[in-house]
Amino acid sequence: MKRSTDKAVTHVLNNHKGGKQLQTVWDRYEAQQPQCGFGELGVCCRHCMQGPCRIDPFGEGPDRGICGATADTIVARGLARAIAGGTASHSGHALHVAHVFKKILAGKAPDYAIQDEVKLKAVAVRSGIDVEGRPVIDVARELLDKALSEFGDKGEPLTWAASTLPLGRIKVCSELGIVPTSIDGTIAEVMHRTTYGVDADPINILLGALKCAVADYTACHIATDLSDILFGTPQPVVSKANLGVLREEAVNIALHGHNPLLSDIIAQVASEPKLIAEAKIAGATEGLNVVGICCTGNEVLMRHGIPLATSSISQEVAIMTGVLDAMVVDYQCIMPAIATVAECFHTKVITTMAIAKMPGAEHMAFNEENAVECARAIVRQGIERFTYRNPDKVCIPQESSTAIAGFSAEAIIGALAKVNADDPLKPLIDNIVAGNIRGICLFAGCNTVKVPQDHNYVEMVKKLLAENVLILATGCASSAYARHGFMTSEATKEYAGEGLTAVLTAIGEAAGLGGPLPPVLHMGSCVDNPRAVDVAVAVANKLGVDLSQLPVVASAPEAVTEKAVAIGTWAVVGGFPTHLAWYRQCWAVSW
Ligand code: MSK
Repeated sequence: MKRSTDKAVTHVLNNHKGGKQLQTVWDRYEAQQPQCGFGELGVCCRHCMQGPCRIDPFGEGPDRGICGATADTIVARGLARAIAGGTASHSGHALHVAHVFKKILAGKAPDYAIQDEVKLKAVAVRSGIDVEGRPVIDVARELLDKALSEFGDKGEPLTWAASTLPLGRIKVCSELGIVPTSIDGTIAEVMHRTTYGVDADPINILLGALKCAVADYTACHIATDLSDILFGTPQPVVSKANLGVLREEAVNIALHGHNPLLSDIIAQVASEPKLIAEAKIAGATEGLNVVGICCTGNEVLMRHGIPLATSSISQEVAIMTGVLDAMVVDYQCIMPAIATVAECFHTKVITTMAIAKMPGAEHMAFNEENAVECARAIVRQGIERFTYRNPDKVCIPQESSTAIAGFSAEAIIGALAKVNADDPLKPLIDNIVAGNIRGICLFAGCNTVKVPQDHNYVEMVKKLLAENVLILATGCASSAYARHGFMTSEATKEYAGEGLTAVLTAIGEAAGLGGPLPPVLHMGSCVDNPRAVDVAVAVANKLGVDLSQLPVVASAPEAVTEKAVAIGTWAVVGGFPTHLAWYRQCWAVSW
């Protein structure tokens, strides 16, 4: 099977010098064939030790598990647990940022600061906090307390969900009994109700899963808001994407994972003259070259213009170029295989988080109280590894595309305000009503080994753009579009229909881009999906309609992680017709 539609990835897969014994995710996938058909359909259960049980989907074998659970119950339990797993990941991410926020306010993390007071005040006001005449630090403390209370049982609806969703959605959630009062409590509830001998009603289990998805939305929104407050709300930035951003004459350090807490600091210290000089003394005539992978890559691309090397599924391929001196990882979407692949090269894999270690990698504990020194020590590891590089193993592909990223909700509304300062949403709404924009599609999610990398993203977007559908993208979806050249003004001219091109040209020129906005707007990492909801909610509120009445859809056509399942589920709760491809299962649902 073809492995990737990305020419850079294919080039390295075909020409790398890591030796025949080197295995990638695609080799391991082939070695797993045939995969368990019961597992693929979700009709096996191992929640108790009497199992595993499986249901015959053809009606020729058992139709119940040993406890009596039907296929519907087993599938509902499996789906609910996937959503709980995704929610736990986003909760951990958000809570980590909140805990560092707390240290900053206590003066215990001096290398961080509140960088976006405007966003702080906007989130505080939205959350019902009085900001008038109050010192920033007081507002920040109250907002932090509110954020932390969302994780424990506050006994009332979660502020972040209640204050960012329109009334229509809140009414639907209330009627269905899916309003969470705690992020972590809701995760625990799903684990409880899906354990042996508790909830056996598939509909009831799914309602619990929907409630958990609302908790996931809340966690994602908190993570995005607090990150913007600490590191700045993204604004459009021009950079490059794909493996061609790696440089033979530089120390190449990849930042991989999800959280900006470490990566943002590394992005900052990498421009320090002393470290650059150390890299040059080590023989790297072009100094330091920091690149991003996965959603950590999206975070530093959006805020610092750091080039994006590749996405999750091809993380090993970055090492196989032979020029990656260090891969620094935090958590989520990091394959343990990278340490094995790195053994074939000189690359040092550095884990940094206590909850995410890996055999074969070096662990350098990241301490937020001493963030800059930790970041410098990590960069120096990369410089040291550069001296072990083997020139005979170098295989850097040529491909890299220009990518305009950084379209936070604030940036999109800011661009629209250049067209109509008094009523920024009017140009968007008018063009939807006039049919120049026929709809908006949010692409989110990952790259799966089960389809040639990026194939679904690229084929779907070409057709949608030709039909004048505006595209928003996050996570590895945004990486796919960045690497394939869909985040440029030229892409608008090449792929967008007439109506959409005219709109994007008018906005781009009014915003001073000298050409159209890209037809695919990079809105951030996978945790940043609420940014797209914020734009849709602003439009819905202005029109006085529910989200479900807007021509907005969502798709994760190459989904991998439980996080994608959680996000897709809250998109359904949000009223967006949603497509989530889970090979061989493919769901298209709406509410
Ligand atoms: S990194 S969750 S593979 S989007 Fe956010 Fe990409 Fe999916 Fe991980």
